[in-house]
Amino acid sequence: MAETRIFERPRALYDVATHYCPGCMHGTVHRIIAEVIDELGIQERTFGVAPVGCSVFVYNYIDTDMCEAAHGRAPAVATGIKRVRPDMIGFTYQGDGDLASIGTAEIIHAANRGERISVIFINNAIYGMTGGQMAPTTLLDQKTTTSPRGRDPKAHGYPMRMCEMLATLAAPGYIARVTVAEPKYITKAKQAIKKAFQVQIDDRGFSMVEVLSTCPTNWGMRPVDAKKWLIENMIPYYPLGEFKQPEE
Ligand SMILES: Cc1ncc(C[n+]2csc(CCOP(=O)(O)OP(=O)(O)O)c2C)c(N)n1
Ligand code: SF4
Repeated sequence: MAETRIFERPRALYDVATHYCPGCMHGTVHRIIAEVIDELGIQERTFGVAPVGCSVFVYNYIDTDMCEAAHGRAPAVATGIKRVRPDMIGFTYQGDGDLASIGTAEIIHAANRGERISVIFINNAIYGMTGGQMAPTTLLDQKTTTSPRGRDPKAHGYPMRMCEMLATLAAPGYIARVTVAEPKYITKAKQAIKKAFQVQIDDRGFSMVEVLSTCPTNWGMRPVDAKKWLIENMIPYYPLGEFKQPEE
């Protein structure tokens, strides 16, 4: 008998519309996380920590235990929960303003301690929620509301490559960068996110997956142009790939 395949909503994703702008990739990443949770069969023992930023409401979309952390402190909050409940699988969901600016110390030290948590890091090169200010990840010459003439390295420093920085540390088990800009990239993104959770399930240390993402609203672009801009401008500066693998 022919097999019938049905495209279903993941169990771990609530049946609600998201508040994200058209063309924003937060929703795609939420879906991937929910699919991975389903496939690993860990919904009942997973907790997530939400950030500040547009994805502050991720707890309305992913159906696991969820907690909200103050600005940039998601890795610290996840550390606390995981240490008292090491049987649970914990993830943080953080934007680049949250993770690479406000919470720089938290992410570096959580990674350096090898905390058994998985970090999903959305890099859209800008602060989304608060009106498109320059983030540590904003590209050189990129115009934002706080760098209207473009990011100038003399005044603002260079865009920070978080994966490469954290991969220099001894403790992390898995560090990767992906994007969800096109279907061919989504398959790899899902594999990486699944691997990050698996590393934690196997107790092999801290894991992080950075996802190159769009913010059409604050980039001032239509969704299709934003996707093209990401592929043409972000991937060359932020190469995709795996920067740290668990030791054999
Ligand atoms: C210490 C502190 N600084 C600034 C803010 C304001 N704030 C809230 S959300 C946010 C932007 C977060 O941007 P990002 O993490 O890149 O997420 P996005 O909205 O792009 O998804 C900022 C600056 C704050 N709440 N606390
Ligand atoms: S402002 Fe940007 S990051 Fe926020 S929901 Fe809209 S497109 Fe997404």
